[in-house]
Amino acid sequence: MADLRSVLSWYRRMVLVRRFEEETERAFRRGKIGGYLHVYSGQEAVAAGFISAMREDDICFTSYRDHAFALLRGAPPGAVMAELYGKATGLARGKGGSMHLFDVGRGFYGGYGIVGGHIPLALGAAYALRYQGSDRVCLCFLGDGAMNTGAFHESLNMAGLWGQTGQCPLVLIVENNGYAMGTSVARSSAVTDLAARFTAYAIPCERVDGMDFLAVRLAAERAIAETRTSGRPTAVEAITYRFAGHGAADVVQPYRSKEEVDQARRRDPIPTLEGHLHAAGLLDDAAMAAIREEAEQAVLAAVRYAEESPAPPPESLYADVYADTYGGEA
Ligand SMILES: Cc1ncc(C[n+]2csc(CCOP(=O)(O)OP(=O)(O)O)c2C)c(N)n1
Ligand SMILES: [Mg+2]
Repeated sequence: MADLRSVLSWYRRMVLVRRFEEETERAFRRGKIGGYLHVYSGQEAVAAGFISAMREDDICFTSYRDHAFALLRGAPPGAVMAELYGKATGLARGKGGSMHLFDVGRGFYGGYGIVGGHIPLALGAAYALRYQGSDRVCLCFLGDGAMNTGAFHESLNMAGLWGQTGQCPLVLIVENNGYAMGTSVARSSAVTDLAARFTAYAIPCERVDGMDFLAVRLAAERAIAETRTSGRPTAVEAITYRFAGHGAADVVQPYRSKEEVDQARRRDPIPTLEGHLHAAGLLDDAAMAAIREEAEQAVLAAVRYAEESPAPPPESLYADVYADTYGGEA
């Protein structure tokens, strides 16, 4: 485990992600962000724990709840916010929006709106990394709901199979936040022990408290090291919770009680990590206030950048729609 001093910088990034998400919700309500918006508040320790354990040249995929992933891989907050605003300076030149962030240069391969649709892509990418002779690994984050798609089962079968010959450096991270939109795991899964489902494909899976950065970080180190060395897939089920609605339109939430949300908030990953750092003498109230202020300023600057950036020009409408690598007139 990296020393706690380096953990402090991940705490700082988690505070930034939380503040960023609050601002995106506000901008959505003000009509500044169109399309759809799914925020990550409550789940920060999962992405931060794993991304902090990744190597610079490793890669990762996730679904549509993706802002944190781009930010934690180091994308500038202004470019992420500009993408949500649909501006030409955005990470995907304003054409992807909230669900389709993408930053290949930083090893972030998206951002996908089709539930489970990214799992076969991550599988293929993992295979390619080993096929090209590298020891890089591919991380694939997915929701509990995505485990009920055909794409999940077909991909996992191939992952288990290719892993037998060390050709599948894929780490699967299930972010079990208890719900797929308004449907609980218990109402949608015949087997609610999600970690156990990986055994059907000969993939070891451990369960971890996804609200505790340090616990996630240790599980991430173990899984990544094992997969990097063996070329076999591993999986981690992180038990987590989303504090906000499923998406920005999920205002009334009849599928869960206020008491349940309040109880989960008592396990908020940010104060939990503050507690660890406090106990180690690495964080006091003044440092915490300074970190919050730094996040505040970074987010306000990101909003200004997004507001002031131009929209993509109309003539770029068909650019990047088709690949022109075939030499044809796209
Ligand atoms: C193939 C497909 N079916 C349905 C949807 C609609 N949909 C969007 S998000 C979602 C729930 C997914 O839940 P989960 O995988 O647990 O991720 P979470 O939102 O909890 O992060 C559904 C059903 C979709 N986007 N794609
Ligand atoms: Mg879920």
